[in-house]
Amino acid sequence: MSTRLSTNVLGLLPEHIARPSYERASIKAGIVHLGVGAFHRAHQAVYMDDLLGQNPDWGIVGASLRRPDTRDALAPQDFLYTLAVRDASGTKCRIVGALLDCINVADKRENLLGVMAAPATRIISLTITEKGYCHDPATGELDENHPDIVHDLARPAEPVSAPGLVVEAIRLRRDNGAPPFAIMSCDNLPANGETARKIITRFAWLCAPELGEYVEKNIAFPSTMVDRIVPATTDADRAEISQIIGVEDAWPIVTEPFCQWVIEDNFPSGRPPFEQAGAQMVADVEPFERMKLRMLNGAHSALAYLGYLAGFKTVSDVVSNKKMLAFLHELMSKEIIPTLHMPGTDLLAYRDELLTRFANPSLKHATWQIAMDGSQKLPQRLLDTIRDRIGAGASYERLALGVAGWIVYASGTDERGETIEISDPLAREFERITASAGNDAAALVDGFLQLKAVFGAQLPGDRNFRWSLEEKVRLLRERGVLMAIG
Ligand code: CS2
Repeated sequence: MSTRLSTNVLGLLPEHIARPSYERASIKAGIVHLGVGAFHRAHQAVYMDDLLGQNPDWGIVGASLRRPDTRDALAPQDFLYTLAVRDASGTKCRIVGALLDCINVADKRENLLGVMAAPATRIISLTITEKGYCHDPATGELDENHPDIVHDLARPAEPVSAPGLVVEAIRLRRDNGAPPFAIMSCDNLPANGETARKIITRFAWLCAPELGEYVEKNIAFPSTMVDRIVPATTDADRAEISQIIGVEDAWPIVTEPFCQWVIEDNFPSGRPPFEQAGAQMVADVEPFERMKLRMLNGAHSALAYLGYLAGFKTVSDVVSNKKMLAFLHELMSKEIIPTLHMPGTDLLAYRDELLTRFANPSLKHATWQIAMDGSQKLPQRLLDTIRDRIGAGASYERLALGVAGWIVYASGTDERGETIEISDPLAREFERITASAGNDAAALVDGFLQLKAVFGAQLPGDRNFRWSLEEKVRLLRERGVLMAIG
């Protein structure tokens, strides 16, 4: 198939494929999004796509901080792409037009800073993943020794990190007399607005105290809870989608029907009417974030490590195993739900809905994908919950098994003795710890517990926790996951 998706061919697509109802040429950029990966394009961009017909000021300019592949694939398509929603009933495709441009920072930093500083830009949104915050995951503070931060502090006009880019854009706007923008984090972090605020304010202070003060006084950091499962797109997905839409799309997205966005209503410089596209505007996002991080992401991480070790390649494979399903059900019911306070929300129904979403067999969500960057994810997904359980004098056997699963996974060998390809900013540390511990489970646990950025200062001192991890690492290594879960 040679014809490529683009504005010119939109009229030729089969009628049942939805496409932008608005004139794209008249849309203006009101949002700059850093981290224009699959998740953003399946989530926030779709909400905006629904609004643009009535609100042409809220188009999105996306930026990639690491790789040019999204820009390279989307530029020949006029930044159009297909959203394919899959469930048991089949695949429904729609063309999304909210993304007006995509800038690769390394090639066009000046352009990006220019759009970020333009008065029409009123929101900078972020899906830069946990590690994009250049912070210490256990404390949420800026990691001032992070190589990108060191670089950006030395050369603030040529930033490579998200905090560096945002602060430089704030400086430009202030100097040009443009009104401040809001910074909206859409990453899976607890109190993500507050986390972004701490990091960006600190970075600005380190650049110049008066800039720090300006950020403190003028910039809003609304928190959000975002939810949609978006597996990495495969070549088979690309082929199937191009077949359905009748032209070639090099960069489509595959996702589930479920979609949720809860947003703190804190946009002093104006915002799109998000609620008209189905987002929920609230005064306090924290209870929603906590529920989602602990229930969905906590269960995801536990099932990714344990599932991968046991040889399950996808999330739906994991939950199709009765023992694994029962384990996850109990993990949520007995150890996670009791740490949540959500009056008015039926948490048991939420649990059941999650397990149904996990079981969607048409998604092929790789356990390996979720297992990535565990050092950045574990604190908010499993360890905070364990801390609460310890505080309440309650048991945390299953949560600890998830953490032990991570330790065994991070030590690099699965149950069949196959080497695991670890993708994590601390991968080198894991290798060092594993090499020096050898077969000694206690030494392995001890080595991992010394990772302060993951476990913080207090938790490693809890004897029961340490002992429980040792016991579970031994169990996992000697008897395997399916025996260890009960
Ligand atoms: C997943 C999330 O990859 C992961 O770590 O847990 O991306 C998850 O699919 C989303 O948060 C769902 O909203």
